[in-house]
Amino acid sequence: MSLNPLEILKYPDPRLTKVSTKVAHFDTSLHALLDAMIETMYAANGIGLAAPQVNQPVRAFVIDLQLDEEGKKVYEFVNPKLHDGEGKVIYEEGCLSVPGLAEEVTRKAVIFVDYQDRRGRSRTMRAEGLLAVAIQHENDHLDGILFVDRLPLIKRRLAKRKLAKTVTL
Ligand code: QAP
Ligand code: CO
Repeated sequence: MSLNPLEILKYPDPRLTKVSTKVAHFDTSLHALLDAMIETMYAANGIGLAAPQVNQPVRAFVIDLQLDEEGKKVYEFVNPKLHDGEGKVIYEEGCLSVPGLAEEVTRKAVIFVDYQDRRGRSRTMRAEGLLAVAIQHENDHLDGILFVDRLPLIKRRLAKRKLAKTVTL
């Protein structure tokens, strides 16, 4: 199945700074949105995409770490709630909404996620490694937060200056 990829909002679009609302209806329009997000993520060679990045301000995101081309494993999270586990991890992050920038971000190494699947069924997951990083990155989008906002002040100012030069306002 192949759908037309959706347009991905790019920094500094103010719509990327809004807090998204909970998904209330687990209907065919939610399924169509999730399917289109997955296609859009693959078309853009991303490993994660949140609904507000495609101008749908609802609390849902998709992740496919693509560790193995054959065994494509796509995760869908609706109405996620994160709980901290233990540890810190530093990973060089990028974002489809902030193309061309990659910076090291410090995150929780282990997290627990309560969420719903596309049918509205409640689930819980323990995540570590790259998956834990990706979940925290995507969950931030639902609260209008970009990875640049997670950088220490000096690195953040440098990154924003770099972006201001490369981005057409
Ligand atoms: C979020 O990021 C993420 O600058 C997903 O030119 C990041 O898919 C999760 C991308 C780090 C876990 C760790 C970025 C593609 C994709 C770019 C992405 C680019 C092309 C970023
Ligand atoms: Co992102």
